Amino acid sequence: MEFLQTPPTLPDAWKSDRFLRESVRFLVGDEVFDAAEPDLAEMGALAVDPRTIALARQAENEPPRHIPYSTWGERIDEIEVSPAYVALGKLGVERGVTAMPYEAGPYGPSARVIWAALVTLWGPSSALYSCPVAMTDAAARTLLVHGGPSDLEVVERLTTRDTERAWTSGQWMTEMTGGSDVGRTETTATLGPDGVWRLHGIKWFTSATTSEVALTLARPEGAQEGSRGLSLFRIHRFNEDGTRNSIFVRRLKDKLGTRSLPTAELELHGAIAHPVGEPDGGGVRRIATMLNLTRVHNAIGAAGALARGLAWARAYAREREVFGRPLHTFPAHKATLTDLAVDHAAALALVLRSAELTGRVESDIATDDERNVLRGLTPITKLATARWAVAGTAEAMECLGGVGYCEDSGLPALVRNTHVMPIWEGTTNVLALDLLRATQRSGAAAAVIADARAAVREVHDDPFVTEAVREVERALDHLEHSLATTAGDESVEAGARTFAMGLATTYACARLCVQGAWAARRDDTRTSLAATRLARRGLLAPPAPEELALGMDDPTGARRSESLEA
Ligand code: MFK
Repeated sequence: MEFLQTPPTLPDAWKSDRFLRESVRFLVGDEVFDAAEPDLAEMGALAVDPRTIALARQAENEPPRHIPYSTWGERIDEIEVSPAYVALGKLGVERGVTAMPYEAGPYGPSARVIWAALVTLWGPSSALYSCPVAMTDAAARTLLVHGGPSDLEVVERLTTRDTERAWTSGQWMTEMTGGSDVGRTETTATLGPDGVWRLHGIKWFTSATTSEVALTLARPEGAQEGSRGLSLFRIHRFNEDGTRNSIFVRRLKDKLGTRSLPTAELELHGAIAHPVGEPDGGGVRRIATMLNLTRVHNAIGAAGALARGLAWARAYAREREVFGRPLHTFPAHKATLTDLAVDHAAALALVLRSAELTGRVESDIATDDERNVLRGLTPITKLATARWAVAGTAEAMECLGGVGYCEDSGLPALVRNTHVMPIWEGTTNVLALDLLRATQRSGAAAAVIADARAAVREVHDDPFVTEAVREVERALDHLEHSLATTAGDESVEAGARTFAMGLATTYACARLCVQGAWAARRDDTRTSLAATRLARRGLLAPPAPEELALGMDDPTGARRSESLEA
């Protein structure tokens, strides 16, 4: 009879993710874990329910549509999105993906850890509704920290589980002058005689453009050039009387991935806006609150994507037979799956530690040291998890062979959607340089190093993690040494990415050592093995100064080829 492959099926996302369950219990303790487990188990089942997967596929196949004019010629600039995208958003919002961190629930300061676990489960099935959720959460936080009484009604809308009332927020920061060099923002803000601020300019990359509200930067008339002349504004799609604000959609972006998510170019022609805090030029500092939280969301998305890729690869390896044996019994394939699992564990360790510290800061119980650790941990968590996720989802696709390369397997959408992660909310280099600046300003990298040292000190003599702890300490010495010896040198910037990646990997390994030792005492040595494997792969890849010349080449090709021929 003709051979027919039994299709792999995605297992329950919560039950099958041993490392996620162990990590949550490790971080929050048995009592909070037991209280949270029903919610996490519900999401784990929903995320892989065939109806959810079908909605995600439908959303992927029904990209947003820009409708500039009504039937009768009125300029309406509506954006139509797939009903499946909306349904997936509701599924998440009802279960707390935007509300949980703001609720006086049973989890106390651990709410951010439970919430992060919830979002990693929901994210890979959300058809990128995780993007508006990131900005919504981050806008709510920013308005709470920097806003005034008039912002509170908006915060309530952004943090409710009631989907009839729930709003989402955008973040309109990028202009044609640059996504990174925000100080060149050209949008202006004018205060009218009626006491109302109006914005004029072009916002070049605005995602989730169907959001009811957004936070954006503009330069009040007369304010200085550069980032210190920018102020933060809240802007609504519709005015209070229901008329449209003066926001015009030029066009939707045609992106590699995130296809179900509308991303638009907008023109603001006197759009009404409300200052968040004083319009005093502190806009970049204020929007940094938003950026830091969306960067944590980005990392949650990366960890979720890795988990989903790993789940597909394992499911297939379980079903597939080759050369007369199940695929999962081949040592070479086992090694590939092992490294994917280690990447996933490292990413999740960074993400959950960032979430834990975020919760402590938001609950106002964080020490100054913890605040500084979070300042350094946020950029390195974002940059490292994004790169691991891009490589890991591609690896997962390869694990399914040719079928994985075909659209109907679902893997190409996962790979496409993951590629935005190193770009959105700051590229790898921008984040590495952010770490460098935070290190110069407040010693953020030193704080991360100290936190890792303190963590591994606790398990220094633990037999399950001896080798990994030794490697972490060696790497921390090296990182500390490069901090001390390269200050002021141009090669600091050239080495920024390597330093940031090395610090992220080392910090993740330190966390895995502590968790691994804890789990080993509970008779599970798998996390300690993950720590050892991560350490053996090498925590650092120090740059050789003579290699730096390879990055840029002479466009004429002359000098270098001559020297090569010589
Ligand atoms: C999901 C689907 C998406 C679909 C497609 C999307 C495609 C991508 C679209 C994009 O364009 S994403 C691009 C996103 N852009 C960024 O992530 C911004 C990258 N740039 C930075 O992160 C810069 O570092 C930043 C604009 C934040 C600041 O650079 P500046 O203008 O040189 O300002 P400066 O002097 O470094 O900082 C100004 C103030 O902010 C300082 O405070 P003070 O005024 O008190 O001195 C800084 O300490 C503070 N600050 C800056 N970054 C901070 C921060 N504070 C806390 N945390 C931070 N991260």
